[in-house]
Amino acid sequence: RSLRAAVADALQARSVPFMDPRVVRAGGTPDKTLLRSVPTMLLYDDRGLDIFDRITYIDDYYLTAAEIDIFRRYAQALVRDHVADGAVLVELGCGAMRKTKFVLEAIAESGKVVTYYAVDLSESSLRASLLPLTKMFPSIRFVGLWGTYDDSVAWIRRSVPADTPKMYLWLGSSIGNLTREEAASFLRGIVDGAMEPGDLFLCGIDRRNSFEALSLAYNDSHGLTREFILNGLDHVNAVFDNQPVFDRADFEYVSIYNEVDGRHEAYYRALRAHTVSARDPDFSVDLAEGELINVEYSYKYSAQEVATLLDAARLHHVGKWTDAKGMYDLHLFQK
Ligand code: AVJ
Repeated sequence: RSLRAAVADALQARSVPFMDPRVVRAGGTPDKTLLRSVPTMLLYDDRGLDIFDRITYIDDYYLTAAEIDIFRRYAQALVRDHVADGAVLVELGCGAMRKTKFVLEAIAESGKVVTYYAVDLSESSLRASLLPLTKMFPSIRFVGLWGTYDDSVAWIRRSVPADTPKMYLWLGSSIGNLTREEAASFLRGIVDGAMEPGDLFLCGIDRRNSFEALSLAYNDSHGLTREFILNGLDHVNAVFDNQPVFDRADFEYVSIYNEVDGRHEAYYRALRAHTVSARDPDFSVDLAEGELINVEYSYKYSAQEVATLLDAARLHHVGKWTDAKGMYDLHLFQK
């Protein structure tokens, strides 16, 4: 499988530049090193999706509550002003759709005819989330698209007539898992390939909040984030038919908010020097005691960084809604 190859490549390569932001924060000059990594996607097996869903309910992980707060207050105005009758809505990575409900409610009340496409990697969560919604909102047409963002965007391009008004939704700060460059080219790909002038893109983006707030959001007091990240090691083992590759007892979760680059960084830290290996594809990697393996970045955006993103993606800023605490924004972009 290609995921196996991706894991093998990322583990063998030392391609992630690292200067410890904790040392910078303490006033020192950190060494430059290159780290191994594993693909972020590994966090999202069924168990990972389930743990993440639980994370979205805890106070320390303020992002979801902030986004829900925004939808509670502004979904009606958003639908009134920006969702056309006959429009198609495409939600990328819809997950449990807790916040989508507020938009759907506003659409149902408005009497507008809308088709809602829900894109997700998990077929079971797609079915489980869509079924109650079809009952709750009989006037809305629901279509589940099971697959990757790229597959779904290609499908939309082929299947939705160009003159149908479209609004993409990419919520929950999912954009944060892409580098700033990747985010810009992902958006640009949709703009060029699957949007017409006037089409909209609604995007939930987390801010560069305080070190304290972000450190807690990614190292919550319930230990759920730790479990979410460490589950990635079990997923690697599953991907390699439980050879196994990693022993969870040999690693701990390291959470670092990097204020310089405006991103949270998630790592596995090897608790002792040891070798991890697998077959098909074959690899053997010597890990040093204390060695960090990167698994996730969660990028945060300043207003300037949002503007730079839009320039690169060839989108215009047409709206912004903020939660009551001023920590998180829902942005509306237009082609
Ligand atoms: C689902 C990508 C938005 O980066 O905040 C939560 C995933 N990682 N806690 C994020 C995550 C650690 C989350 N996103």
